[in-house]
Amino acid sequence: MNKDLYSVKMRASRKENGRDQHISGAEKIVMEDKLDTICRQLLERALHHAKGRADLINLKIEKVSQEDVMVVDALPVSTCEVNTAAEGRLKLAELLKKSGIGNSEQILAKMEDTWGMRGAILLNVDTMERLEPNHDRGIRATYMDVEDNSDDRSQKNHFKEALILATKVANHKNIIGELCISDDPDYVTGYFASKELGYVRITKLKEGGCPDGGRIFLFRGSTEEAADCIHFLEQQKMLVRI
Ligand code: PML
Repeated sequence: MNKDLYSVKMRASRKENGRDQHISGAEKIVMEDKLDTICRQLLERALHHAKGRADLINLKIEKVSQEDVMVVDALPVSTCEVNTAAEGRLKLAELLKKSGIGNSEQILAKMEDTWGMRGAILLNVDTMERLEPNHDRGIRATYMDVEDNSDDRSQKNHFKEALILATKVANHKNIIGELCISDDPDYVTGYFASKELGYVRITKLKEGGCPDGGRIFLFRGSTEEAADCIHFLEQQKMLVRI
């Protein structure tokens, strides 16, 4: 049987006032026999998105060697119910402290710098230095998917996709946490994730209708370790057992 795997990445955007406006993006790692179905599902997702009609849809398909793929268990999930975004933010600060990060207010303030970025900020939590080579783009954690990918992918599943991404990110030894607020105006649940504390969903981190969202990967280590971390986040192929 042919065991070839393929990475499939979809990105849909529209030009608005001369600028590329992101509409939808997704990525999968699938066996060759699923390629056709997945591509159709991702195309469907790109064409029918709440953010409007795309005028550029990019589907990138790359062969991936089985030996290059790490398989890991998903982070354990817990949920923290809060009533307001302010309460959610306090919870985030508490989780940062639990993870041995003292300057939580300074770090939370950095979330605003992620608004509108395609990728995440990679932040040295001790020096507050941003480690991405390109600050406009940030770091994109890519090449990951769920191990059993038999479900329908035509609709975005915020939780599942975020858990897969967070699991990949938390598996680098120098990442001590991740903060995420969705940029979907209708999705107010965000999370803190780390190898130590697991994936902690926080049910409200912003007001409904607000398009601001982004991610910060919290890094502790040396310059050489930062280069290795960026390579891991952007290049390591990973399947996550959920
Ligand atoms: C995103 O929009 O990509 C971020 C999704 C955060 C998901 C939080 C959750 O439901 O656990």
